[in-house]
Amino acid sequence: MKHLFNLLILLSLSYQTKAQTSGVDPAIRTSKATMDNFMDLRFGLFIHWGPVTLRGTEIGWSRGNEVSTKEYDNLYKEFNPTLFSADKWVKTAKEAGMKYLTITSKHHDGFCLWPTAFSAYNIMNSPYKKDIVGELAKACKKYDIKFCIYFTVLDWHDPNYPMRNAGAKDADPKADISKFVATMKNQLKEIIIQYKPYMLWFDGNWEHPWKNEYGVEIYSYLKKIDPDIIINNRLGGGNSGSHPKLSPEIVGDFATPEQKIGELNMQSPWETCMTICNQWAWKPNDKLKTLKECIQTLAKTSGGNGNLLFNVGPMMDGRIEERQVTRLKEMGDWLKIYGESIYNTKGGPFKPNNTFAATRKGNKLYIHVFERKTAELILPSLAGVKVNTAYLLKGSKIKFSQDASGVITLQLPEQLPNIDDTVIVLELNSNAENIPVIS
Ligand code: FHN
Repeated sequence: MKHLFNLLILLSLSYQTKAQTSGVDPAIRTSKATMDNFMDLRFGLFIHWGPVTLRGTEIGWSRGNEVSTKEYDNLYKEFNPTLFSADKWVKTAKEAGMKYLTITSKHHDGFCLWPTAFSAYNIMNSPYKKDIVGELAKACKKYDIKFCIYFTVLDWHDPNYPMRNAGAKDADPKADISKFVATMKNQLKEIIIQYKPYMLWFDGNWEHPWKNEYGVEIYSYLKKIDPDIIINNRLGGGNSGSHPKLSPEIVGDFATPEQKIGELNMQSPWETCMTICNQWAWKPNDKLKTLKECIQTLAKTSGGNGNLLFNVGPMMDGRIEERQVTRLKEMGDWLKIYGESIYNTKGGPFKPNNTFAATRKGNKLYIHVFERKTAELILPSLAGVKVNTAYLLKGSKIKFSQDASGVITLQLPEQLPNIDDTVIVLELNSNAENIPVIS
């Protein structure tokens, strides 16, 4: 019996050691309290910007494709966004009801939007000569928006990164990945010390030269500089960004489903990143999402217990397209009325669908009604939970019934007050956040 007990102890220790060596030491992972606060924010602005805006093609990916590598790598010599105003961008985020902002400080093309001491390929060597990242950090502080930074792992411009362009198969033998990792750590330390970002949004970790241990090393390094900094799941090796949930071996604090709404889960933090148009960087006459698509994406993301990082691509002169600013303002107008059903809520307990989604806070269950298919909306059973009252958020009472099995039937008004997302509040006789997810 004693030997069996010792064997079990050894097995559990080896498992813990394995979990720590194959992933990050659990003791340094970002705290649940910090992640809960991040998830309460629900809505942020993603900004993809760089000299490529001069060509209107996709940042990083058009280098060596629609734009020759030589031409692409010299665009910075023309880059002079004289109409850039960090205050205007941040006020656009604020008026959209967004609570945080994430800027591409360096995308896959390697161009740095801050005066880094570790690469001459930066904004100070363009005609513009101003610290874009620093300006945005200041403006975010001024308008109480959390400042976050996107930082690419892969860097097709850096000679020490082994891959030379999108789709390259063979690594350049002249590259020195250890020097590349050292430069990355130096630049990240610069960024944290100078701009104090709330969160780091890594990307481009899928190419074969990038190993998981580099991600573990850098996560641990960053946590020594700022123990509270939040880090996404795209720093480790492999295509960890495609994992819908975190797991012990994945480096990072939240999952990052892209261009799609993440799956409802109450345990593992996640943030959907999505473009307001089609392209991440600015593209002339790109297709802009309708207000319905924008609001319902936000509601379904919140309904899934996730955040939405919604992307704009500013133009070459530094302005965000007026139509995109207008769309974001329209989202902000909706949030001015219905924000209580988004911010500081939890998702569920119902899985979002194309007719409705649900969010909850305390004894309130918010039902986001996306369309009125019939006069009644029937919700799955909330067994053991009683609905005391139902009403339109900021509006009049709603007739409802609840049968013995807990199935709720709402009588919808002839005209939904908001055609994109009308919110109905159900006040319950218990805490809505304790209701298990109902698939
Ligand atoms: O390759 C990038 C892409 O350009 C963009 O930055 C998105 C945003 O999440 N991330 C990568 C594609 O997964």
